[in-house]
Amino acid sequence: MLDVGKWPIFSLCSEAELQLVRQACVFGSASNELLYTTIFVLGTNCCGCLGLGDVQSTIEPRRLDSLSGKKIACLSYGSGPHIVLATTEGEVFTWGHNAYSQLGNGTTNAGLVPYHISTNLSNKQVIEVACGSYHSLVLTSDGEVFAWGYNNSGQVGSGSTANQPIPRRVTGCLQSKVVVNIACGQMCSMAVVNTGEVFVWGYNGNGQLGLGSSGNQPTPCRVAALQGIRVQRVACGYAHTLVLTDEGQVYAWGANSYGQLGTGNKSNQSYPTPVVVEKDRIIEIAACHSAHTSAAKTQGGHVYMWGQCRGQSVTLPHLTHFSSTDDVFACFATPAVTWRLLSVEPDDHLTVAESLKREFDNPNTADLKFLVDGKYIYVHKVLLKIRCEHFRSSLEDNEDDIVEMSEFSYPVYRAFLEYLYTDSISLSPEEAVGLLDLATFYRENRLKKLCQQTIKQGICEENAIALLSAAVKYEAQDLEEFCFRFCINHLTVVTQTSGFAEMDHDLLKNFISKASRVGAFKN
Ligand SMILES: *[C@@H]1O[C@H](CO)[C@@H](O)[C@H](O)[C@H]1NC(C)=O
Ligand SMILES: *[C@@H]1O[C@H](CO)[C@@H](O)[C@H](O)[C@H]1NC(C)=O
Ligand SMILES: *[C@@H]1O[C@H](CO)[C@@H](O)[C@H](O)[C@H]1NC(C)=O
Ligand SMILES: *[C@@H]1O[C@H](CO)[C@@H](O)[C@H](O)[C@H]1NC(C)=O
Ligand SMILES: CC(=O)N[C@H]1CO[C@H](CO)[C@@H](O)[C@@H]1O
Repeated sequence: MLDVGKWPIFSLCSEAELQLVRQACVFGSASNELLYTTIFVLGTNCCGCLGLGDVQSTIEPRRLDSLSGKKIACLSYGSGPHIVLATTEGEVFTWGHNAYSQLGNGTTNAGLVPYHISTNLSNKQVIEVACGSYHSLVLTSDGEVFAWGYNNSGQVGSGSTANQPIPRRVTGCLQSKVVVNIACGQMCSMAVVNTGEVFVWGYNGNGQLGLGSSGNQPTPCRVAALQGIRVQRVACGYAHTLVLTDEGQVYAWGANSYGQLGTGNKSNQSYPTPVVVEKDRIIEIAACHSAHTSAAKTQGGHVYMWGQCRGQSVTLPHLTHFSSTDDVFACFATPAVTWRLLSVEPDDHLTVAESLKREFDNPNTADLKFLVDGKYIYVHKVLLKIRCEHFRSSLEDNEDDIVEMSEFSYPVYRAFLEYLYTDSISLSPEEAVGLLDLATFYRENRLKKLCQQTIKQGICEENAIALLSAAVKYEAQDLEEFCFRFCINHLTVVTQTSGFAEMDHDLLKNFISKASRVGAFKN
């Protein structure tokens, strides 16, 4: 399962829906998107950026049928917003904002549904996509870069400032190079080639091209200051740039108003400047064209962030408690976005918790069975000993592989054993009373709490007295108080139930005196 809990938009989805999420992307100030094997989208539908054929926003996931059956390899988004997506087959689809032709279909009409780009890309397999605010860049499997969209600063690399309505290959000094990685800042573009050189073009007002100047570049230029340094990856923030070298070092340049260069001050830098993170090698850099935030992950798994952090400026790399750079953009960037398409690992690996859950009541691996009400429940001695004090002693010298139980009913005992494997219970409030009894007996305090929770959530006029009696019997004071309050608030109906008529004498006396003390019988 993909852990998307840190992005607020996903609180609109049910647990069951979240279980299905395999890939996700969150973008825009309020608009958002999530993607499953079947694609679902939700959020603000500005410019049709949800691709549904209308501009209706939604707080419930809606199915994006027009891409059904397609597997997504990568995806990027602009500020309009517009979306550029490549499938695992290398096809490119675009939709959303199109005022600058950033959808690459020759028009400037907003794209309400995904448009399959074929012009100039029909025989190409696209393996990477990147969006600036209003332009688009793709990388093909043979190392060619194509660009289209907004051109005001030369960001499509065409040598002119005319908007580029369809994909055009970026040539000039990239003509004979093999590009291996691309990125876009707000209005600039970058490409890393297989020799480790970095080529840049577009807007340069804050020095984000790293050329030592602030003049825009209409065609690709090599970052000469990186002479002798082999770059592997490039990442662009709104107006700053990060690169990662083949030796695990990071260089940054461009705008620095929020400390996003990690240099310890806020001076913009138009030349590559080393970022000192820690002795450990950096293996991943992260930035997003909608944010002034930077992040990096070390080989040891430490995640650092610097730059804009929830409105504050962090001018030096700061060690976070995260294990992924994605979390930096979920928690610190404003708004919370994803800097890349999130994907679950494509293997069927189970976590420890998932594996244990699967083994509960599995006769093939069990070494102990309980016989309750004539039915077997299969368990593992070692797990029971690890999870429950009672079993630690009772199973100590136990050589048997069968234990008969008569103190508790089958559903109650089964729920107890299952709890030891899963940490959770699913029972009716009446059954939870039985489990509460068991939990008290075995001194399982956490289980006791879970039972009380289930009971509170299942209380009604019909069962209120029974639940109250149970609370008294098992000395669950908090629960007793809760049931008592419920009875008082529903006194007329509760006193007419069969539960009330059959109430134990002492309990009734107690109930009446307590009820009169709180003034339940006035007028
Ligand atoms: C381009 O996309 C727009 C918006 O979806 C659409 O109206 C138009 O027909 C498309 N143009 C082409 C040439 O497909
Ligand atoms: C792309 O398409 C246009 C128009 O059809 C054409 O002029 C151009 O040469 C094509 N090729 C590239 C690589 O841009
Ligand atoms: C640095 O860049 C920012 C834009 O992000 C700009 O507002 C600021 O004026 C620049 N600072 C200097 C000293 O040029
Ligand atoms: C800011 O830091 C950079 C990199 O360490 C340094 O070159 C520059 O002189 C500093 N600027 C100021 C104003 O301290
Ligand atoms: C900002 C800018 O220079 N826009 C130009 C982009 O190209 C179109 C022509 O396609 C011009 O009309 C715009 O002025």
